[in-house]
Order: sequence, then structure tokens, then C-alpha cells
Amino acid sequence: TPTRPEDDIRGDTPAIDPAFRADVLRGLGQAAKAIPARWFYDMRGSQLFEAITQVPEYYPTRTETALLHTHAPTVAQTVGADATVVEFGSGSSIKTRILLKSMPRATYVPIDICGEFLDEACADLAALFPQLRIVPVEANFMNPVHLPVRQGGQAMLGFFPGSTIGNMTASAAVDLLRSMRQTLGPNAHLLIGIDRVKDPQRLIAAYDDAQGVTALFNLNLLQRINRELGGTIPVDEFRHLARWNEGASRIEMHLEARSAVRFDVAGQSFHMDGGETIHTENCHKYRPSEMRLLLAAGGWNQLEHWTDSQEDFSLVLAGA
Ligand code: AVI
Repeated sequence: TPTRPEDDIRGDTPAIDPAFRADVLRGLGQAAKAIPARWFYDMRGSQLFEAITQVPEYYPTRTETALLHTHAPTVAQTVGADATVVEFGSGSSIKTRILLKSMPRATYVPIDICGEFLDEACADLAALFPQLRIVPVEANFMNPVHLPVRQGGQAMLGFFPGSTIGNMTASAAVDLLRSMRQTLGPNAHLLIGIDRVKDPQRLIAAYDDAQGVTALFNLNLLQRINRELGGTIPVDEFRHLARWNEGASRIEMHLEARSAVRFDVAGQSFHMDGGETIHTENCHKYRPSEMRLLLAAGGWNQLEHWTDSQEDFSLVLAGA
């Protein structure tokens, strides 16, 4: 295709993603407005999430990283240093590196829906671990995935760090755990990070940091809608909210309209009252007994449960 000068100028205007458009229009059309959290992660959103992992109040990343440093050698010993490591999502390369440091001759199979993320993750790891065999798979890991690696007799280790499981309802989490079991085959292991219930003030601080990085991350969703779906949302009229929902054992993120607002998205008009919110994310927190039950419902038997001295975060090794 011939290029034109205006292509360059418009280079940062992405084509409309029909799934994004459908989710946003459906979500804003509901009485209780909500947009799925997966749409946070455009380029800017992914950068802001990286920044969140560095703020002092957001303990999960550094706590899980320390747990992995301590326990990766035991994981390698249990599953075998030459096992096939299947990572569900490929965005957590620092944690992957820690695990693979104990398994440098493993086969590494990152599964991600985004080929670009896969390429990045693979290039970095190939340079660091020359003996690693890397087999990227572009797929939606929420469903069972056919892996182009031998499963018969081959030790398989699923890796799902970051407490991403917490962003799902319990029933979606169980479905995913069952899919993972199918993807990995019999006798597989799963190493999973799960965030724990704790003092709500600490949880709220982790999702409403003093520097306002999480607020920018949440508000970026509105900017993304404006950028990609021709929206006219007055972003300054919204504020970030993080609430602890005790009954559901979860942090909820919302975007609250400060005053009554009207705006258009993809040619449709919307109205919000002052104080009305758009629910953008759930982050479920678990107690150890609930983790065990969740895993069991998903077909996994807890073998090891490691936590830090403050009992902030859990790293669990389970068997199929
Ligand atoms: C990706 N996920 C595990 C993060 C969490 O803690 O639930 C996303 C996040 N949202 C706000 N801060 C971090």
C-alpha cells in the first residue's frame, strides 16, 4: 500500500476495535455503568500499570517478587529443572526471569492474545537465557489452548503470577483454572500468585496511591475512549475512586462524575448524574482457606503455600 504524508500524522490514531466499541457502548448503556478492566491496557495504560507496581503503597509486585526469589529453587526441584513452563499472559517478564533463573534449560511457552507483547517478552528472555527453548503461542488463555509441545511424560508447570486471578469473579476464576488444567494436561503443576485480605486501609491505599498514578491509570480509560472511539467525555469532570467491598471481599475501582455530565461515544449520547460512577475494575482478595477452595473447585490440589512475614501475598504451588 502506498504511504501518504497524512498517514504519518495520523500514525497514532488507532483503528476502531469493534470489541472495545461494543463493550464500552454496552457498559455505558447499563443502569449501573461498568466497563471491563481488560480495556485499561493500551500502550499508555500498560506504562501506567508498570508505574503502579513501583509506588510505595502497591505492595503486591515487590512482595511476590521476593517470594519468587526465595522459592523458585524449590519449585524447580519439585517440577524438574527442564520442565515446560507455560505462562498465562506474557507481561510479567521480571517475575518470569526469576523463575527461569532456577530453570535455565526449560522450555518456555508464553500464551498471550497480543503478538506484540509476545515478541517483546521472547526477545528479552532469549538474550538472557541462551539455553531456553521458547515456543510463543498467540491465543486467548481464558479458553483451553492446544500447546505445540509434547505433553506425554513432559513435566508441565503453569505460571500465573500477579494476582491477576483476583481481577475475575470467583466463577470466572474457576473456569480459568479448569481451562489451565486442560491446557497443561495430567500431572501438571501450577504456580500462582494470589493477593490476600488485609486491613482495608492498606488495600485502599494500594489502589489510591498518594502520587495519583492509579488515578491516572483509571482515568486513562476515558482518554482511550475519547481517542479511539471518537468520545467527548469531559475527563476532568471525573475522579478516581477505590472502595473496599467487604461483602464481596474486593477492591472496586470506579470513575465518579463530579457533576452532571453529557457526552457522546461512537455517535451515541450518554448522561450521568453527579456522583454516578462507571465501575472499571474488581480486585478480589482471598484468605488462605478460600484460596485452597478456589483451587480445588478449579481442579487443583494445593501442594505448597508460601507467604511473606506480613502475610500480605501468597504464592501457591498446586498439582493437577
Ligand atoms: C493486574 N492486576 C492484578 C492489578 C491488581 O492489583 O488487581 C491491576 C491494578 N489495578 C489497579 N492497580 C493495579
